[in-house]
Amino acid sequence: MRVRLLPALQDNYMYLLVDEESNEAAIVDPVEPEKVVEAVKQEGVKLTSVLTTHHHWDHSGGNEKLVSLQQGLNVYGGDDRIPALTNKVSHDDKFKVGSLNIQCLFTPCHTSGHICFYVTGQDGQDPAVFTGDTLFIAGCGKFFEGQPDQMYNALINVLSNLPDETKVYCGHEYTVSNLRFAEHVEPSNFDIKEKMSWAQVQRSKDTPTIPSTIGEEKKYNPFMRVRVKSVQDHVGQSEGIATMGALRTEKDGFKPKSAI
Ligand code: GBP
Ligand code: ZN
Repeated sequence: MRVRLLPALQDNYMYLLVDEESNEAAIVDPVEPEKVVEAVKQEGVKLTSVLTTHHHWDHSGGNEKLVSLQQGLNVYGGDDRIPALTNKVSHDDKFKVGSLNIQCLFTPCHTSGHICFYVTGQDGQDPAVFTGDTLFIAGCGKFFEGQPDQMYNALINVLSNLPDETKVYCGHEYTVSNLRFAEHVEPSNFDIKEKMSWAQVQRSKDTPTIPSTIGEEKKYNPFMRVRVKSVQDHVGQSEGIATMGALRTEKDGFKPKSAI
């Protein structure tokens, strides 16, 4: 399995996922179709599938153009509002791209039809998850169409149970601003400081901070840590779902102190 990151718009990522055995490929959230077609040519692969995490235009807004540029694509997603959708999927649906196994994880909350795509090679090798705007590095998506119990289910019951070595490929480059909030929530958490130093160096070189892993996220992402006492104490709650709701409300209004 090979994953090529394709930056798009201001801070979005598209991902070209290649099965090295068959040379078949899928594209995740192709908002800039011309860049996708160019990358497909460069890589010399056969694009067969579009994986759409959710209907927001900065993820699904390139679908119509891409299917017009390249006929015969399967367009997967979990929401009728996704343009050019051909295969509506729901939780635990499975399909293949070449020899790669794709499993659909229904994770509503950011939007009511959000899907994360869990991908493995033969015998479960090289696990990766494409999380759209549900899980970001050190953060999560805003709750536009859902409630705290749904994000709790997505992050704690679904994504946290993937193998720790699963690589996380998310929809936006928000790592540094997410880590600022994480530091505010858990000032004594050394994993947050360490990730921040690394992320700032990456960004200063204009290098992506993606991917991380599920195991790493459990160490520094406050939204993955709503069962941990230090995170609960910060918001004055003693239970995971209430902590999820309180953290999201706090982050929605969070303005980090200026560095000056
Ligand atoms: C930042 O730069 O760090 N806080 C962001 C600001 C996802 S994009 C931008 C923002 O609000 N981003 C959204 C989000 O969920 N952020 C998580 C967070 O701030 O903690 N979007 O483009 C957003 O989903 C969109 C598109 C939204 C169509 C609504 C519609 Br309708
Ligand atoms: Zn979104």
